[in-house]
Amino acid sequence: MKVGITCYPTYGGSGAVATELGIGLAARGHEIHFISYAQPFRLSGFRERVYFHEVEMERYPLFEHPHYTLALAAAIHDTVLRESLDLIHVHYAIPHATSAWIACAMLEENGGPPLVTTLHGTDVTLVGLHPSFHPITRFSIMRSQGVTAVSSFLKEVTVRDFDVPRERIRVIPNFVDTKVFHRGRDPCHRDVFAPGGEKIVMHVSNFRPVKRVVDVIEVFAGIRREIPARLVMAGDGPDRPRAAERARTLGVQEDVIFLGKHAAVEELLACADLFLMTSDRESFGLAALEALSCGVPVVGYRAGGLPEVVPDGEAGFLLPVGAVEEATAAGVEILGDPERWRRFSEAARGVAVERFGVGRVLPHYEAYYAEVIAGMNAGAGPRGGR
Ligand code: GMT
Repeated sequence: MKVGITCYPTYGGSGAVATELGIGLAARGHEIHFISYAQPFRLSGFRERVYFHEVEMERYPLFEHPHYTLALAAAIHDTVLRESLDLIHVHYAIPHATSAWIACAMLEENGGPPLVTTLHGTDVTLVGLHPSFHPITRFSIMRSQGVTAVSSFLKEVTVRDFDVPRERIRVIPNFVDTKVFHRGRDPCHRDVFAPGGEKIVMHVSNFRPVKRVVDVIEVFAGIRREIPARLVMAGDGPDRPRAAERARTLGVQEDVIFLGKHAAVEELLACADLFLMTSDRESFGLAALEALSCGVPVVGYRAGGLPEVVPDGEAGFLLPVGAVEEATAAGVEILGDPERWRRFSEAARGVAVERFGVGRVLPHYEAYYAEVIAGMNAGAGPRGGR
């Protein structure tokens, strides 16, 4: 199958999932064409059957704001025609589903390919909900021949807030390459992060308000009062200064390492002892899954789809949003008891391999693509409404 994939190429879960999906499908014999304004951050090195098409942005003095949505539509249209794509799969509805819909409308008389939109999170729970975006987000979802959501939580929110018929959304969870994300890999930076043999607590995110990174610092400070530990903060974003300031006021700044953006998080997670995810909204929590795959227990908040990923009480603990003290106690409980840590670590790896391994999830996408194409050929779906 020839598939066009559009995603955000920058650091972030939706771009990571889209890229790993394309790489995995190419390894299974499909031809993949990434269409975006930059090469996706996890797409490095040469890979057979993987192509990248950069969206060209025409600058013109009249255009105070560059027209990315239109430029992307033009690029999708062009790639479909040149490469005879069988299907377009966009990740994150805004504006990708809208651009793809424009491209498909332009291709209609040639019988353009079906469009699959994967909903990832804030495209539905935050940005898409804004009154100025809601109608166009709903329209673009409804005009996609296939719609997937990365968790049951996200599906239900979409049904409720966008009035999308339940049967129009297929839940296909995110996945992890358990051969890449595993414990004891080389290089592992344990000696650098914890030269005194301290426990390594880790957080990976884009430091947006939804991640509540100040809570991460507070939980860590509490853990460190009980157990020698260091905190590695990977990523960057608007709340990094607040997190750094909180570390200073709590007197733990010497034990908090802000790494900034880091592409190869598998190198970091492989030597972590505990992962913290204190988001107040998380449709899935890909970083938590990647931690589990490395055998790292997770302590986080019971928000959104995270309970679908982290087995509470088996591979970590999930507490109510904002329950810093309880999360601290949970972290101490795991790190302070080697036998419990070993059990949780094994369970973490087990859930990643058994439920979310790339080899288990990818066939669901392949089957869904085939279903969507068959449905379109049979005249079903919203094609006529384009
Ligand atoms: O929706 C976002 O905030 C952006 C998106 C991303 O690109 O990082 O994150 C979402 O998609 C990820 C991949 O499916 C999920 O693992 C994250 O939980 C989700 N973020 C939120 O729901 C806040």
